[in-house]
Amino acid sequence: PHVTRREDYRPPDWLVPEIALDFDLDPAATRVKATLHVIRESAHDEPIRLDGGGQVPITVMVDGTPINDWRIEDETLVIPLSGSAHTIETEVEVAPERNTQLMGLYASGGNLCTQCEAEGFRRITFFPDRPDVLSRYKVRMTADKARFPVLLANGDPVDSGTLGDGRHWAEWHDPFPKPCYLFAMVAGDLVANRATFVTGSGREVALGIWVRAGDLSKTDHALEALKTAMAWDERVYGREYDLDVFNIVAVDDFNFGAMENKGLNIFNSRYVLADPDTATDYDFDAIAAVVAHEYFHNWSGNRVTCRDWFQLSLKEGFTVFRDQSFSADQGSAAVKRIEDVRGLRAAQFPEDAGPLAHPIRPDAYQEISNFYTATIYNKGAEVIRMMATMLGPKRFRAATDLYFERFDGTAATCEDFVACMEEAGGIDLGQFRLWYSQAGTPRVTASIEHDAGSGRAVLTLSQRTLPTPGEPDKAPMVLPLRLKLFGAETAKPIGPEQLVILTGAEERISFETVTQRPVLSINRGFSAPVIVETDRTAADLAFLSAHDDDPFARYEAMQQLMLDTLVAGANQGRANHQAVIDAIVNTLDDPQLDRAFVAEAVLLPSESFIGDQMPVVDPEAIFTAREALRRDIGHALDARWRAEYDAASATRFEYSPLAKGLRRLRTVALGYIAANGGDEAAALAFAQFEAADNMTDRQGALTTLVNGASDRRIAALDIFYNRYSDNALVLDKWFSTQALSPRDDTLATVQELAGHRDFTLANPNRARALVGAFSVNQRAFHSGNGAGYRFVTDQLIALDKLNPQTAAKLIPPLGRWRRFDAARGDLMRAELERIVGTPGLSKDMFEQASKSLE
Ligand code: HT7
Ligand code: ZN
Repeated sequence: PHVTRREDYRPPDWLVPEIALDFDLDPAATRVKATLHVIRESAHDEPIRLDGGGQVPITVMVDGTPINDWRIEDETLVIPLSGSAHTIETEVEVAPERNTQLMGLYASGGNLCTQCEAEGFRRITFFPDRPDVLSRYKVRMTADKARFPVLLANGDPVDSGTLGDGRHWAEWHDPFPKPCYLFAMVAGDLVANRATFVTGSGREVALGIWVRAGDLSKTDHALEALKTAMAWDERVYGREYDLDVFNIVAVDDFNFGAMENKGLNIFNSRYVLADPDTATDYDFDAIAAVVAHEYFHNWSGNRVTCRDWFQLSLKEGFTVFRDQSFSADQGSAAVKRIEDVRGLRAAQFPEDAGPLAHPIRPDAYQEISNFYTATIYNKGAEVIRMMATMLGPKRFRAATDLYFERFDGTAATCEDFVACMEEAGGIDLGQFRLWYSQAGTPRVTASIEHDAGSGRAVLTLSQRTLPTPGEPDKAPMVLPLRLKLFGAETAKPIGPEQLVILTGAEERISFETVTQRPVLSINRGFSAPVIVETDRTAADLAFLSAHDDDPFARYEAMQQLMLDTLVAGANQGRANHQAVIDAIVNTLDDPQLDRAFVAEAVLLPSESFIGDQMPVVDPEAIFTAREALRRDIGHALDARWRAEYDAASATRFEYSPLAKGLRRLRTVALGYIAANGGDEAAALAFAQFEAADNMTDRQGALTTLVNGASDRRIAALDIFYNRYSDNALVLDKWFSTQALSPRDDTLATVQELAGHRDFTLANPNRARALVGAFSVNQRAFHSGNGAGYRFVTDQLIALDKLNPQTAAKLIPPLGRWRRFDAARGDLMRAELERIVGTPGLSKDMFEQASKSLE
């Protein structure tokens, strides 16, 4: 397989400052004429190489004259050129309706749309498909007016008209030079929810959220989020929007969440459409976060773009950090931080500990789509966050201002970003740069020794990072650790919080006049993305869970207490649950805590996170230990859960942080009531299911039923299906709720669902809802006979033929084979080998599966 390496980067031989595109649109056969103004960059005699996606040019012209001395090499159109500037014209034909990969120009729900990042533009026309070639685009689209009444592209609309034959046309110009991965156009039967945003400097921007007519009522939340994000970016980063128009289009078939094309964002409809009846609070929050994320890319990604795809985290890590900060400002910052860390631990930590580990700036790839990972995005965001923590808010803002100013209109590197942080921050980030080149999650050990006589406490901190593929030896990293000591007797802080920057393999820090036993609160706010190991006792953790004044640290202490209990239970078959139960009571009783935080704090760690703490993952033992603890918590605190449940029962739906927190706690309480068992609990869940006036409560109740033994789950599933059978996004929930159930019969259910009339691998959301959800179901996927692995592999091999990108993203659960017992490991490896041996396998799948076997 061909490997692209970071060290091989060379600036482009030819630039394309201007491009005009002319689309004659038809789902079966679209003609694309491209006119490129190209200029030779520096003295060389190389031909121009235009990437293609398997098409053959119908015509090739240079400076207005048809030529024949072009050739195709590995899908690349090679044209010899003699001068320093030329005009190249090509014409190709593509078939959007046959494009199942959903890259390039494709059809979704009868409309036509594009997806070009990372390398989809070459599937539309011949072009140097690399992010450091920036061009001004003029786009003309012609299409049947009845079928495609709306024609949108990047930039601003400049002209439109009607033709005699039932067709019409529109022209859009984008004044900002951009890489081709930001190109977009849409032709469809769509309506818009419109608004105006006035920027800080007084410019009016016309906003539009474009959807099918029937979905218009579900677009207010996205539109509000967009306006809030635009104002936030002006206030917090000083970034104004720069075009007269900003459009978002929702499509049902999409490989990812959304795409930040300049002035024309294209979204997976799940991140646009919401109303209380069909979307959960989680969906509402995710929509606001993704709308903000894509909008923020207008500066961090579009105005300043990436030199090459190895720099992907330059735009993605920074933009995730920006969207996380935005969301934190909209509600409870503590709960947002907990959710983000939980997500990092669920997706990125396992990636960093497995066969696909890579640094946030990788050195090599076979298929770039495989590198849109939790490491690039979420660990990338943590790396930015650490710099922000070390610089403090003022200097961080000065550094981002410098970055945007210095690199506006260019294709930059991660190094450029770090250099701005150094320059404006006045700090040396030499060693810190290791975060860009070294993979793996550092492990920090912290222990404290206290001498009551002298009042001296000595904290010993050490770090090590385990080897990752290709990187056997790891150097110590720069770890900014926010920490504080609490007095075990007074439950009060001993001194202020400190930011300790650990740089060596081991360091000692002394504290004087410590007159009572200190309890260590460390990595507060999760200031560094590390695993912390301490010798704190269960009593210390319970103490911190009750008294720490950093909400994240408080949550963390509770999680650690639960984890220790669950790992003991999984290893020994039994564990003492009392400390956890007492800590939960303390948390429930604390009037200072908001209910959203309480809901997070009393929730048990996931099965997979428990497994991550064990040398060999035993899914059955973990499930049994977790269920036992859940049952005991439910039983011991039954009256409490019922009281919380009743107190949290709202009369009417409201989308506010307070109401969301209450709904969240109510669902958690229902889970514990059900864990205590009994048909009466199922009746309560069923009553909630039927009475709910919003999807959060309805799906919460459905999940409780579907995870349980009561036959009421069958009735609930039928009611849910019939009520929402024409709503694809809600049907996805119907599939995934069943695929995630820990019941014994889940595999059989999922196999049956794969044959359901509403199941299709052609729609990525649906494929992920069934196959993706099942593959993270620890109990069912890892059932000892390997049937879960076989089912997923069969589906992935079939999916690869339609949509390799989506298929390849679902490989990682199989790649975790080293973490399991030999029998399971062999079964998982056998399935990976079956994938690698499949004739006609995509390079996406080959890279993921073969690396997973190494
Ligand atoms: N920048 C966008 C990435 C993206 C993408 C990547 C591969 C294949 C399809 C894709 N669609 C969107 C999304 C983002 O991070 O904002
Ligand atoms: Zn992004």
